[in-house]
Amino acid sequence: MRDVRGFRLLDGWLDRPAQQAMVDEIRAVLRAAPLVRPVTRRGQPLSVRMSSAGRLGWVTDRRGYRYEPRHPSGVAWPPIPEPVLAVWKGVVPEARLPDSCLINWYDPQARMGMHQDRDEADLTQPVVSISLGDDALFRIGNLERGGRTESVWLRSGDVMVMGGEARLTFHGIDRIAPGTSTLLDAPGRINLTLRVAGGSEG
Ligand code: MD3
Ligand code: FE
Repeated sequence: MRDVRGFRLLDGWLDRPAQQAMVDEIRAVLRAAPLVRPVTRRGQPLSVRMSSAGRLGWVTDRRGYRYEPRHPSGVAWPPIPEPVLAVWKGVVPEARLPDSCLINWYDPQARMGMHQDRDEADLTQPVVSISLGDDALFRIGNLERGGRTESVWLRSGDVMVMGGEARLTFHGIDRIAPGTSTLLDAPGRINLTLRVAGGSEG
């Protein structure tokens, strides 16, 4: 366990068989709710492709950022796979159960610019992220944009917990290191981000 600016990095939390089982579960989710390349409000495509599982999925399009109960195709998001929920229960047993699992798919050239996650109803609840596939260079900033940053490599099987003050820090993915993992059948990375997105009304 490493602590980087309030982020709890649980290195190698998932062993290889657990990672493989999780990828199979995610592929099943993606058959029902295929990856989409979202666009920003200005119509700029993100380099990351996304889908979700759970009661709510995070979407962005010309209407802006929000949580929605349905995939853009109109189908409900599939349930969060049990092994993914088990990670949450193992690392943040005191938290409410997550109602959203964002699936971020990084092709080798994909990245994610520095941003804050604040579209959730209860910002006191933690966020848990699971990395699968190629290594990614994760950058951690501050509670406001700018300032000194710190970077850490996220590897397949790593789990990260963002709670307390880390919950609102700026962060992003600078780059993927293609070919550093043999988990997926093509170079790239999957990140699963578990969140309590909705209010306590459930
Ligand atoms: C810190 N995803 O989906 S995971 C995101 O690897 C996102 O795909 C990155 O940032 C990825 O929003 C980073 C680590 C992460 C996820 C959520 C956070 C860090 C976070 C929420 C609040 C603070
Ligand atoms: Fe984020």
